[in-house]
Amino acid sequence: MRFALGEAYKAPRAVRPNPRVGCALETTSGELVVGHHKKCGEAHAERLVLDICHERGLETRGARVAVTLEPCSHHGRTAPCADALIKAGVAELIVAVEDPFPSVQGQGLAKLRAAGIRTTVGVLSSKAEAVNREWLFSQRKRRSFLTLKMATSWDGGWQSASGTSQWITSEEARVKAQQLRRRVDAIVTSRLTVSADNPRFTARNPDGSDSRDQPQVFVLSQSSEPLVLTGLALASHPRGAELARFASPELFLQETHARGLHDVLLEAGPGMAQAFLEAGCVDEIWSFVETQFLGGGATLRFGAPFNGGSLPGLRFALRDLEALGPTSLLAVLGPKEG
Ligand code: AOF
Ligand code: ZN
Repeated sequence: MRFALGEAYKAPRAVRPNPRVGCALETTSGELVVGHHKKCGEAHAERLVLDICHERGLETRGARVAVTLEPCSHHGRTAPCADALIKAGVAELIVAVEDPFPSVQGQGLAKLRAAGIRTTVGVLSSKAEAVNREWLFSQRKRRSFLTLKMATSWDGGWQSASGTSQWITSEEARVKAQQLRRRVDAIVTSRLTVSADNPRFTARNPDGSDSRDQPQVFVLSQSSEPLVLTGLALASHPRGAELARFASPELFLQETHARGLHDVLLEAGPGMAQAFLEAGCVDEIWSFVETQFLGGGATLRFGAPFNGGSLPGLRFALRDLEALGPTSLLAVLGPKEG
């Protein structure tokens, strides 16, 4: 499983919207063959490893196989891996995490067991969960994983969407924030943020160049008035920006999930952040704090609860804390367990 996990980490972004999966096979004579899923639509990890064995003339009968995700049982873009493993005559299968994808969900394992293959599930599962954290979350909850990014002054004022922002986040904080943009599949924002802050919403590399993969941008709005981007930086976003009618955070994230955008970043002002928090739709918070003071006049805070929602019931815990140069702090928060 350690070899399989090492492979899963190598899986490139091109596998999206699929998960990152690695596989390791040990033949009865002790040869080890490893591989990972490389691109959506192409061979799954198990298929790839079996193909390598075939090419090298290695005997797969009686082999032990470890996979970081339950082998699939469905005919998707490719044929079922469970069938391929059965046909190859493997003797034992070790799986880290069960596949929550609706067309699989335990059926791959059931097929393999019915064929008399010894199966073990849950080996190094927390590591395998981490490799596909947002994908697994999205499959299980039927809505995308949402990360809220916020940037505030030391006295708690918001940096964005006010139009009165008199301070600038440090270079170190901006470089760090790009790491998040490079990670996600989509960025969601508001009309107010677009007009007040004129953000580019591109994912950039540390040298400032545009990253090869760009997030999809959604501008949430309660009105269906067309989005006018003339003269704004967003007009030249490589993937364009799409207007999304805002019914509720939950419905929006169900929609992005359905479109295969499993990892979504919210970059807007306190109003939109509050709506997502109250709906219980914030799964991680990246909170940048600058060692500057805005003072009362410029300070934006959360308002009264929306739609009877409540903030005091929400509890987050610190997951990570990082000093970024002499003037910025990044706190990463996740839901508090228990
Ligand atoms: C595996 N091994 O390496 C991967 C699996 O339509 P497809 O063929 O692209 O299949 C997509 C689904 O297959 C995906 O949502 C997930 O449930 C599973 N991915 N399964 O046995 C793999 N990548
Ligand atoms: Zn498969």
